[in-house]
Order: sequence, then structure tokens, then C-alpha cells
Amino acid sequence: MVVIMAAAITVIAGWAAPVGAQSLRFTGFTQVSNGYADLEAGAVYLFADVAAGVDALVSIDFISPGALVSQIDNGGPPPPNEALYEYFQPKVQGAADQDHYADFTISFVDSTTGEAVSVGDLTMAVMDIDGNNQLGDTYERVTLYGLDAYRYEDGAPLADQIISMDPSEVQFESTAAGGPQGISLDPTYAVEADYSDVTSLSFRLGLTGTRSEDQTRLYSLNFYDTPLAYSSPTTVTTPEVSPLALLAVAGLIGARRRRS
Ligand SMILES: [Ca+2]
Ligand SMILES: [Ca+2]
Repeated sequence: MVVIMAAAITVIAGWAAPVGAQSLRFTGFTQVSNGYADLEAGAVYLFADVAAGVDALVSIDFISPGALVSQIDNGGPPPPNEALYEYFQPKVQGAADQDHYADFTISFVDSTTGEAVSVGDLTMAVMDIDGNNQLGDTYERVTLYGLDAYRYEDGAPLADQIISMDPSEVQFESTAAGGPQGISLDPTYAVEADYSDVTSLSFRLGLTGTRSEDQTRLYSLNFYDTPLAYSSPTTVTTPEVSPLALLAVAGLIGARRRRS
């Protein structure tokens, strides 16, 4: 991650698109040779041509003790569901005892020059935030950083468990162990996040709850330009946090960072 972030940030004039208008397709990758083993923290993967003239570099920044990244993305032929193949779909496994997670960053670079670029404004949908109630109660937990706004379905299973850690850091957690099988496209289990002037995206994918055995969860991030078909969405603009709440959150973050 350090290597990537050190690259010069170049914003292509005229590249910016309206929110939600930028599609990205993650349909194949090669590991970048940087001395790190496949799927270990530090490993970087090149996804060519996620958009016209743009490659994505995906880094595994950190893997918590007891977690394992067992897949960086879904491979294989597109059918039966071509859309799912084009999503970014890593797998994170958590050991039986506690919360586990892995941190990822997607950085965008010019396909020709390799320099950092902005893909303008985009919307990322985190699909199928659910859980598993076999062998305990495991819930998927996703933290997004640097987002401007997010949407979810009113009354959705995850609606009661959305925590703003910071104005631009929001944690989403399933409260529905035993949700749909595989990756559901049901917007009830999805969160849409809006980003502006994006040169990179960072997020944490993990598990919480209890389980008596290791569990592997498949995560599914959708960068399509088609908005999810929410029937009654709630939109939260992240900077609109009251000053009092900000002070409280700042105190919590300080305490959290001192502990870690
Ligand atoms: Ca994919
Ligand atoms: Ca899921």
C-alpha cells in the first residue's frame, strides 16, 4: 500500500462523471511481484482495464490474527451470472473465537503510464451483507472509509447495526444470520456508498459474532452504474454529523487507537 500511495496523484481533467455513472469491472487479475506471497498481507493484484484506460491495483493491507484471505476475486468463466463475475469478490476466513477481518485498498492507475488517476465519482454497492447461524452466529461486518454518502433499505436486517465511527468511516453489520444462499442481489442485504474524485478506495471485510469452527465468507462489491432497486431507501450523507457527535466519536477513536 505504501508503494502505491507514494505514486504521484494525477487527476485526469474531464474524467469526472456524475455519481453512480462510473462502472468498473473486475474480471481477471495477476499478482504483482513485490516480494509478498499470494494472499498474504502486502500482496498486490493488478486488474487490467476495470474501466477504459484504467487499471486497478488491489492490495491486501492487513490481515487480523486468526483471519485468512482465501480468495482475492472470483475467477473462471462469467456464466451463469456475468454480473457477479464482474464484481470484486474476495473471501475472508475467520477462526472460531472472535472478530476477524482483512483490510484492502483498490488504487486506480492509468493503464499506459501506471500513474495514479481519479475515476471521478462512483458508487460501490456491498452486496449480500448477511450471516450464518450454523455452528454459532456469524455476521458479516464491512467498514467503508472516505465515503460521502450511503443508502440502505428502510427496515433492512442491517439497518439497526450501522455505526458511524467517523464522518467518513462507517461500519455495516448484518443482523440476519441465515440470509440468502450464495451472493444475493436483493438490495435489502446491500449498502450503496457514494465516493467523489476517487483515486483509491479502502475498506475492511470481516466477520463478527460467534462460531464453533472456522468460517469463510464471500464478499461482493459491485461497481455498476445501475443503482440498486431499493423500494424505500434511506440516504445518509456522511459529513452531516453534528459537532457533538463528532466530539464523542473522536474520543472513541482515540481510545480505540490507543488500545490497538
Ligand atoms: Ca470478479
Ligand atoms: Ca454474504
